[in-house]
Amino acid sequence: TRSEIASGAVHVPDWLDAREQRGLLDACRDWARPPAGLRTVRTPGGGTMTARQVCLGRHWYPYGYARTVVDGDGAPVKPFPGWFGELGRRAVTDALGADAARGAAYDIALVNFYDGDARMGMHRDSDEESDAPVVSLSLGDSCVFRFGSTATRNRPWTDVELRSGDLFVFGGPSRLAYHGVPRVHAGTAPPELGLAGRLNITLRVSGP
Ligand code: MD5
Ligand code: FE
Repeated sequence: TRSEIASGAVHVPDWLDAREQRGLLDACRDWARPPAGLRTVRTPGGGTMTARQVCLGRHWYPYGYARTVVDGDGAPVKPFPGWFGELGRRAVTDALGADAARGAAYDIALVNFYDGDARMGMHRDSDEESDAPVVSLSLGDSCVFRFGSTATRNRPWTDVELRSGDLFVFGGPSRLAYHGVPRVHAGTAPPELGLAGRLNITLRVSGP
């Protein structure tokens, strides 16, 4: 049940089973703790992101990567665990094939927490120097994920529903496409997971 939304953009619903979702959620709750824990991201224009974030491996701030929480408590960023890199390569292999996973040495995770009112505007992820695919894992409430083009943040776009346990991989020509999260469906998380809200993990490769 793998569906290609655009060239290199592959959705694999239900990729994580209930036990794996539980384990990942527990790990995210750990990473959310200070120091270098969950924070509100402020943009240079004076805006505030509604999804709160914690980073592993490298700290993302608008718009670059650092080794410490330069826009927060200043603490060293939490390490990126080796098992997470293995999970990323397995995800790319399942979505795009073994060739796409070769050489993809994941070293960054961004974890975004969305409550029912949180959104993410249309943007491109262009702060990484590697063209390795981005791996996206969703937990908790479902959402509308909006996948656009590389040319414009406006239409045309394709709306895809992402649910708890889903995998999405963005590689090749889709790596720099505009995308966003216009809506979270509050209260739709699997009850046994015990998460109010949505959590999205992206795995990335920092350097060439
Ligand atoms: C989310 N996160 O659901 C999304 C999933 C972010 C972010 O957008 O920047 O943290 S990852 C979506 C993504 C990443 C790289 C490329 C593309 C989509 N794409 O080409 O559409 O919280
Ligand atoms: Fe993004």
